[in-house]
Amino acid sequence: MTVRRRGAAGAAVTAALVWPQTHLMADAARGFVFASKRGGHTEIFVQVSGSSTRQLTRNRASDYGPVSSPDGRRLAFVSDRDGDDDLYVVNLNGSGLRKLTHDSRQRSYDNAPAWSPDGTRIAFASTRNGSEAEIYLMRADGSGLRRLTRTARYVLDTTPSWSPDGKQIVFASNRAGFGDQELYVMRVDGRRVSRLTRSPDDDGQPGWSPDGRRIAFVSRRDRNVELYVMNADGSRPVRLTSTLRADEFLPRWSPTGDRIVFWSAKPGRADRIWTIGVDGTGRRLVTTGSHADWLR
Ligand SMILES: [Ca+2]
Ligand SMILES: [Ca+2]
Ligand SMILES: [Ca+2]
Ligand SMILES: [Ca+2]
Repeated sequence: MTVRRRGAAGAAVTAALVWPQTHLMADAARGFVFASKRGGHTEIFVQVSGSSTRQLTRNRASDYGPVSSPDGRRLAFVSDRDGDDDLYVVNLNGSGLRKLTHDSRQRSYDNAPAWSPDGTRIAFASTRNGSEAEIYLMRADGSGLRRLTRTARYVLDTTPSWSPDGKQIVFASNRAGFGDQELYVMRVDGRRVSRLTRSPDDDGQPGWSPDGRRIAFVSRRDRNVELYVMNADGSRPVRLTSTLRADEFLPRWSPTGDRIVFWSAKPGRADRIWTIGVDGTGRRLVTTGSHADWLR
């Protein structure tokens, strides 16, 4: 990966804003799914509400970025077990592993999978056509691949998230200027791209709310990575966190739309999964499987 950006928090954290591939991920359906290095290698874990944590992968490769399907029965995730980053799906019980992308000869990175709301398709970012990254779409079985964005070389389009009606995709891109990522929305056919943010420094990792009205995202516009929520048309951005010493990543909505799950990185500390109210109050550390309100 050639992503190198400035930033007080360091290059690794900066890359995490663009490519969500560091050690801890969260998703809100059926408890939490996340990746962790707790065993030495990066593996996928599932913590279903009311039960203990289960490890889904076990190998020397990096398995990370898990996202549960809308029905909560499957996970899409990223693994470099065949030499370059590819997308896989697996049932929540660990059975039925299937590789979805087959471009290893090109040594390209496939990343940031996002399920369509009906669970039939997956949008993702890939470097397969020689660009930094573009957004692609495929069926959930890996067939029917379509390229959605075509930008100039060195432009990076990544981290897609679907509108709940399945008609639009919000994503992050530095197409307006290198070193300043913004959020854009497009139709699912790749047309009608419009820009949602105009801020100094990077905005990224958008997550569309279940009611379709808002988008959560992370931004360094206030000099430090924080969580924000704005209206789906880009208006009225509101900052939810004020943590000068920590960076917040990958906000995802609870099914009921009143809370946001995310993970936080602080130098010298283990990365942690948190939840926070949409108004920025009631921040809670997620430590056990007692979060029945996340179940679908
Ligand atoms: Ca592994
Ligand atoms: Ca690949
Ligand atoms: Ca920006
Ligand atoms: Ca922060």
